[in-house]
Amino acid sequence: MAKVPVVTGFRRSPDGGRGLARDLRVRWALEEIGQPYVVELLDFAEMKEARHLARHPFGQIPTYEAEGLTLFESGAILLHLGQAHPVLLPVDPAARARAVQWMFAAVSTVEPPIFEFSLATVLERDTPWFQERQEMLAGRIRAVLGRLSDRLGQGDWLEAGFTAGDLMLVSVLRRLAGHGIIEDFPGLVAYVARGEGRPAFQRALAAQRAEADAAQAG
Ligand code: GTB
Repeated sequence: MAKVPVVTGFRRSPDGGRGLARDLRVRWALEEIGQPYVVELLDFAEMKEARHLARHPFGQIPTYEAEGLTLFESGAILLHLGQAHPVLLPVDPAARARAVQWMFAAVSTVEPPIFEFSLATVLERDTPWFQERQEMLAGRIRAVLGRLSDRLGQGDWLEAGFTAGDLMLVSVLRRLAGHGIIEDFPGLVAYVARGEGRPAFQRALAAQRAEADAAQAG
């Protein structure tokens, strides 16, 4: 019998189980395709040990292992999964290329200023430049969100149907909740809610919450 894929995640995620770390997008994708998986939880020290560095050269999560293949980078993992599963990447070559373009847009255009913003919130709060830098980053985020919102328009998803591009973008946008930025773009708030409302997302988040609760109790 084939072994189920193994995904790595934080043993104690700093977000306390809100699913903001990048393993959730991999779990969500696996739920979308109906592929059972197991999650190996790592603490920060284990992530930098040789065993994990052999899987991930930068000592991070997530990683994915299945059938002799080991991958790191959430985008590469989703691309790999999507190649065999039209629910993530359409079969039509042009539609597939457009879905992949949104995956890249998510990680290389939309995510960087959002990640910087949330990192600064945690690490730079006490610095003299914090306020000024946050405003600058918020401005960059707003500019990207405005364009994204225009493109989404009244649509449910960025292309004809849900793809891994939406999965990646919703995952990236979730991190903005409660910061008073995405709230100015009701179309994007609804887009994120649509993604979060998918049963596959709900299953992935519930599993991660259960792990976080167990880690807190243990
Ligand atoms: N480009 C890689 C990918 O997409 O897979 C980036 C992977 C990455 O940043 N991994 C982070 C990590 O392992 C976890 S997701 N960090 C530990 C380290 O570098 O030592 C980033 C993250 C962490 C925590 C929260 N949070 O608690 O809200 C959100 C996001």
